[in-house]
Amino acid sequence: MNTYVKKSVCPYDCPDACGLLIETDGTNVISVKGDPDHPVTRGLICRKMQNYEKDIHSPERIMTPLKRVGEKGLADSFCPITWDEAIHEICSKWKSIGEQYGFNSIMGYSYAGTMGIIQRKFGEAFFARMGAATTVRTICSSAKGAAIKHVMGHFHDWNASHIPEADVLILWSANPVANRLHAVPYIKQARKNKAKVVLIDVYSHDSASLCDEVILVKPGTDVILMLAMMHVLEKENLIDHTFIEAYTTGYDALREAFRGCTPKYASGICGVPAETIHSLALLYGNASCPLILPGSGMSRYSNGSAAYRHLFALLALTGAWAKGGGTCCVSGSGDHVRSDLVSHPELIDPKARKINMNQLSLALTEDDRIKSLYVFNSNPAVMTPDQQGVSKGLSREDLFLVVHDRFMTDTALYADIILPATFSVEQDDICYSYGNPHLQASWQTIPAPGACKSNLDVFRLLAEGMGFEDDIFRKTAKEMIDGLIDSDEFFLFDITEEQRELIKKGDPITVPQPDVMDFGTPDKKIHLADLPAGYTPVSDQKYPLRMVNSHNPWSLNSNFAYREELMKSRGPLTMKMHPDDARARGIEDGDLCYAYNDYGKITVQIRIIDGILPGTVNASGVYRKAHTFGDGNFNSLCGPNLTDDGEAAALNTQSIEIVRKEE
Ligand SMILES: Nc1nc2c(c(=O)[nH]1)N[C@H]1C(S)=C(S)[C@@H](COP(=O)(O)OP(=O)(O)OC[C@H]3O[C@@H](n4cnc5c(=O)[nH]c(N)nc54)[C@H](O)[C@@H]3O)O[C@H]1N2
Ligand SMILES: Nc1nc2c(c(=O)[nH]1)N[C@H]1C(S)=C(S)[C@@H](COP(=O)(O)OP(=O)(O)OC[C@H]3O[C@@H](n4cnc5c(=O)[nH]c(N)nc54)[C@H](O)[C@@H]3O)O[C@H]1N2
Ligand SMILES: [Mo]
Repeated sequence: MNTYVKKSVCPYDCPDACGLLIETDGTNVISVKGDPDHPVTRGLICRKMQNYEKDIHSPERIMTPLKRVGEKGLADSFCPITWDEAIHEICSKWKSIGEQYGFNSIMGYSYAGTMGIIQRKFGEAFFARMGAATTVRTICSSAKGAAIKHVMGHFHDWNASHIPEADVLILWSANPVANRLHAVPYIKQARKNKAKVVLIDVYSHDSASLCDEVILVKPGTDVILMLAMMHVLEKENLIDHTFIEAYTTGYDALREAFRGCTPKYASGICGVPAETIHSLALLYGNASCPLILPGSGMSRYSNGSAAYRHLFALLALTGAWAKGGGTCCVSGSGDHVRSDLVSHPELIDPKARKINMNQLSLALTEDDRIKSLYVFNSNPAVMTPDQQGVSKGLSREDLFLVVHDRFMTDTALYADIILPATFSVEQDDICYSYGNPHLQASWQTIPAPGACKSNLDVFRLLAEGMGFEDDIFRKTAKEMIDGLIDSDEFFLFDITEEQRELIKKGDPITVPQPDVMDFGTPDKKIHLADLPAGYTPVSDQKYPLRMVNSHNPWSLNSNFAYREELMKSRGPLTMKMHPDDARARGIEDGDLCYAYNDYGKITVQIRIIDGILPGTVNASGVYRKAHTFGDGNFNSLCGPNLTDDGEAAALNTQSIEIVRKEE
């Protein structure tokens, strides 16, 4: 067999955006390896991507457009149709819905199935041009983003390669072993260099093995821990007043919030012993290069944006940025390119109805409900909060649902028309990273199988069907990417001609490390207290346990759910709890239990672990229905509620109760 190797990029929603080497015979992918020359990947790829070819050539892939001829929700309700028929059917239906109810009653729903700019973003332009409802795509980290904007303005921080410079590194609400594997070698290096590494999380996970100390905090209470640390810093004279004077505003208001917050007081709320708070503050305050790697976990609460505002304020109090510290891995190359040249927000009608993607259940079931939903790059039946409400909405007979995906997902089961999607190696794209400084084009390596089409190609067909004659709908992905690379507008840094050539060839390029002291607020200062400082408890306290969602090392959101070996390693739908909570409920390790609250009731298997505080329950992973016990995944227990700022999903706000399921 004659094979050759081509470069590609991992398209999934992970900050590492790995460089891949695809071995192919021209039709099939034979093997996938990490590119040893890629500055971030350095030859290492995760277990999921190691056998990517198994997904690409999965027998479960959808290969042709399908039309529903039977009941909603059943896999055998579909029959194959041609692309012409599918496009005609969709566009006629949309035109008639538009006429009858207005195009505002049509919604495009997408998130990060593929992260490539072209295949991810162009759909937004299509729906804006149509005059459809505007989807507010804030399911992930926008609470964190809003906090950063308030405190730091436009934001620069350190790359992972800077981690070995730190003498104190805090993994704060982060699990790099599971979610950003390529920071791990740098963390190990920092430890070899004698850095002290601390994990602050609500349970002890895979990354605990990288740490000298694990500090368990009660969910949604980090603000009080941070305020108590500030209190100690002031008491111990570890506040950098020169830095505060020169580079911040709002110190007095912040001080009001931390003045009375003693470690003893804070301990009663956050569950961290007062001595631990004290020693953590000393460790951090005395560091010569204190670095924090913050994940998004603690932002997914009704008080989650505030947690990040206080985190950045804490960093400012010791002048961390001026010491070569601060945060790392929060900003990436995505901040250095203009994706809006692909998504065309200027086409959005400012009067268009806005629908927050986290509140899809409401948009589908309330008065004035939307009449047609087009889902691509997403799988709302499993990943969107309020799973019961979303399912109810998707099962509506009068909802015209089109799903473009690679598999018969739980969402696709409800569709009227299903369109077969390509994999990343079957399409062209240009990819940034949301945690690392590299950019890379991902050129097609094998032909699309069957009748599969990329997102862009489907939107071009739909544009033709709708009669949109704008130039933007005429370009292929390759033409768009070439245009962006050659343009003067796309790159927000001084790209060299040599870099332009490299990126055209499919090689990665690195964005220069920006000046972390170049704060992005209008007055170039860190705003410590533009919004009121202080702790607000998580809003939902009705039930005695708090469920905290986390991402799973064996899957990526709902992706990779058709790979048997990965699903076997992930195991059944499991909640982890403290022995005291289990004992109080007569639960033993491995028991099947009901977890419930006002949103739903699901069956879960219980694992009892020591590395969690009483009252906290960990819920890891996004499961398809076939992998649950039949009555829903963790999103059945999540409501459509939003964070305090940034309109993100407040996934961890829900309280729950758990009872043993009697045989
Ligand atoms: N293998 C794998 N990798 C992934 C993903 C995946 O599904 N699987 N998903 C990708 C996506 S979409 C994202 S957004 C990123 C997410 O990357 P991260 O933001 O790093 O991951 P999360 O799992 O959301 O949260 C990180 C940690 O926050 C903790 N946490 C939750 N609440 C609190 C709290 O109140 N206080 C503190 N201190 N800690 C808390 C959780 O227990 C968890 O360990 O990962 C990406 N990478
Ligand atoms: N309970 C719970 N819920 C969560 C989370 C959690 O940790 N727990 N995490 C939340 C977070 S942080 C995020 S970011 C969201 C993620 O939400 P989404 O980004 O919607 O992620 P997925 O659900 O995995 O959906 C991706 C879908 O896109 C499809 N896809 C992949 N590539 C392509 C392509 O090129 N074209 C098309 N048309 N389709 C493609 C995949 O097959 C898959 O069905 O989920 C959120 N929901
Ligand atoms: Mo995410």
